[in-house]
Amino acid sequence: MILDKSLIEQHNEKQSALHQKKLDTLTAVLSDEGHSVNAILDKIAAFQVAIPSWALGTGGTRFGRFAGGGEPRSLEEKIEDVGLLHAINQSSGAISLHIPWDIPQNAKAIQQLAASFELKFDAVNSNTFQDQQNQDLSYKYGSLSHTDKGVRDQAIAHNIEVIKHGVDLGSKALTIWLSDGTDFPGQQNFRRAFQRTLDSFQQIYAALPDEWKVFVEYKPYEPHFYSTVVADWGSSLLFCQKLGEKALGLVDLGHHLPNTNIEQIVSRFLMEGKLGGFHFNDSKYGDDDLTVGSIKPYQLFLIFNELVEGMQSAEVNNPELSWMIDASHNIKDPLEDLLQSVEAIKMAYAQALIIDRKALEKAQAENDVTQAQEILQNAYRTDVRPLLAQARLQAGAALHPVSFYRESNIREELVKQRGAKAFATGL
Ligand code: PSV
Ligand code: MN
Ligand code: MN
Repeated sequence: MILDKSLIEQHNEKQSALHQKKLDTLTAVLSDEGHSVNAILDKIAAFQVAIPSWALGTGGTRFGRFAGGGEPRSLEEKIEDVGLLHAINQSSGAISLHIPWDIPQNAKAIQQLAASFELKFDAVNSNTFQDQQNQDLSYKYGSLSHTDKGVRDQAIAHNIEVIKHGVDLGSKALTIWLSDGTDFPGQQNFRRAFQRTLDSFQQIYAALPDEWKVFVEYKPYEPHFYSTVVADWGSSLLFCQKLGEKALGLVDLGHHLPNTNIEQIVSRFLMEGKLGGFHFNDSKYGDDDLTVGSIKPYQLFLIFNELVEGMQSAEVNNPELSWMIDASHNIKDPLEDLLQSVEAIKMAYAQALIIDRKALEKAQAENDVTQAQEILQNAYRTDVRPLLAQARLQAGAALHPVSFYRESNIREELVKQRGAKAFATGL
């Protein structure tokens, strides 16, 4: 489905008077505080978040799946859906593919289709957590860490294949999330499992083209419940340090045990120049993959505080980051869910941009704990939504993405085109 741009203009026209009122008030306050609103707007507009191909359909659990209808049935339709999101918010200019769920049959045509929606390809993801039909050896007991060299070689070959697909599409990074782990004490020797994995990673690393990166994602449990080979940021960093400069850590917000201080992890990675990117989502209990900002928006803001500080500091030398969502909702319309997630990410970013950094540094130097909290919370409690809306307006996107999506009956149209029983391919 291709969006008629005049619908966005009509929507913006209707909303414009109220928007202008809110923007004027906020602009006056921020200008008084010494901020350049135009500079902030430019940064917000430039901030693009990649959409995962696997989040475009309704997710499920092992207890069932309740698909919503009109879901994309092919890679082409997934790209069209991200194209829709990008047309609505001008902030979702990239898609992240998962192979083999999204094998491009004709890479040139897929690239052209994506370009027609002004989309790029962010990191490509490999999958050695499921057995595929016609696969020789099983990943039941692991893939890159497997005790059997034959299984490891098969998993290495798959990752190299994924890099090739990525090269054909113009992607510049491979994300490896390794589900490998154990379910019972004694099942494996931790040290040897690490060393086998390192050896496999090294072979994949050697196949990376120039200018490519590999992101090493960590996760403490699930699908295995006793140990995971790349369980935490420490393990991810260790692998990355041993591999070389193209290897960087990937932080998925849902991959932490409850109450983990993720913002401090982000700061550590940045300090070492080893942060590759994010899988944004939110979580109450575990890897819930909920809408970004729906449970812990303050945590998200504190993460962005570290990111903005790190990106602005001359003391930090970290490569450019990949901003990706990794969410998958069970009951919401996935496109509405993704519009909300992108908005939440950009809100946290904008709030972090208006932190009074000089005053914060002074409070830190003087151990003025109360003042430090005041400064952070002053930014966090500022309603920055008019800035996001203005950045969208200037970019030709909708002032209110979710309202626009609903008013334009986009889901109804997709159901008409694809059917009420169209299930997304992939997970
Ligand atoms: C694993 O839980 C994960 O976060 C990895 O990023 C996978 O690629 C993705 O989810 C698959 O759903
Ligand atoms: Mn993830
Ligand atoms: Mn996950």
